[in-house]
Amino acid sequence: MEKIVIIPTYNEKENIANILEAIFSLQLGYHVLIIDDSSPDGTANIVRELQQSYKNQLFLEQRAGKLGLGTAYIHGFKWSIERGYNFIFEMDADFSHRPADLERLYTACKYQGGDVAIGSRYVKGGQIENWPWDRKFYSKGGALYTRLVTWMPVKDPTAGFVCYRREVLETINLDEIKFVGYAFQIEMKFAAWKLGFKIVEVPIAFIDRKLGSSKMNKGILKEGVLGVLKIQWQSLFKNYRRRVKNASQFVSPKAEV
Ligand SMILES: Nc1nc2c(ncn2[C@@H]2O[C@H](COP(=O)(O)OP(=O)(O)OP(=O)(O)O)[C@@H](O)[C@H]2O)c(=O)[nH]1
Ligand SMILES: [Mg+2]
Repeated sequence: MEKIVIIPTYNEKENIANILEAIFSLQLGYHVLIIDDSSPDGTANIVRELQQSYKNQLFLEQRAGKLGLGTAYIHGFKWSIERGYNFIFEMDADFSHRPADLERLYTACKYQGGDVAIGSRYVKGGQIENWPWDRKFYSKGGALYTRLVTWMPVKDPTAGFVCYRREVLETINLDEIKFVGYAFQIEMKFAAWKLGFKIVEVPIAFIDRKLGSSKMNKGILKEGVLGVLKIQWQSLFKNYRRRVKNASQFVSPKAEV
């Protein structure tokens, strides 16, 4: 199976049917996995109903309570790897990421040599629509701060619109990924980069959510600030070794060049 989009949801009843409709109407063979944390607004019930119309294309995993975005994705990554998907996407439910851009990320991985393709707001051609200045300021500041601390050459490290080649998610030790918010997004990209995978940034227009409410909070911001330091600190003691396809041996990324 080729491509699956993982969408974590918490109280997205205003968006969920529309976003699914928008992805499936592309008719480009995308499957979708919703990871819902028992949203009190009944998001999962809407998904279950839509599963009748989108048999074998729409999947739902429901968890007991709000366990955070990071663990939702880890759950979805493992689920997708087990079922043999080749390209595994992260996407929000709130239309901040345009469904039509999925294929641009896919192309960057499938045909243009990317192992990870990021839908990026901060490369040439990227933009943000309808965010207040303070939100832009913190986001851009966070990107700069991440770059200063980690030296990772990624302009939009907190981006949540991403396509991974399966091999990347098979190689990263997913059980070691511990963060839940923006730090989770940074940690995933950092791990891929350290393992020697090629990360490409595709410019996108990021659009502020029009419906439903934000789940961003101070805790997530704090985790981001401290998390970046922790990610960098821990990396000093790690020996990143990339697994060679179809082989039991390990090589360091540098040795491959
Ligand atoms: N399963 C699950 N999904 C979550 C959780 N927190 C957020 N989400 C979902 O993750 C996606 C991103 O969350 P958002 O609230 O849009 O976060 P954001 O984009 O930083 O903030 P806004 O766009 O301002 O709302 C959305 O689809 C949310 O429904 C969680 O704890 N569990
Ligand atoms: Mg959002």
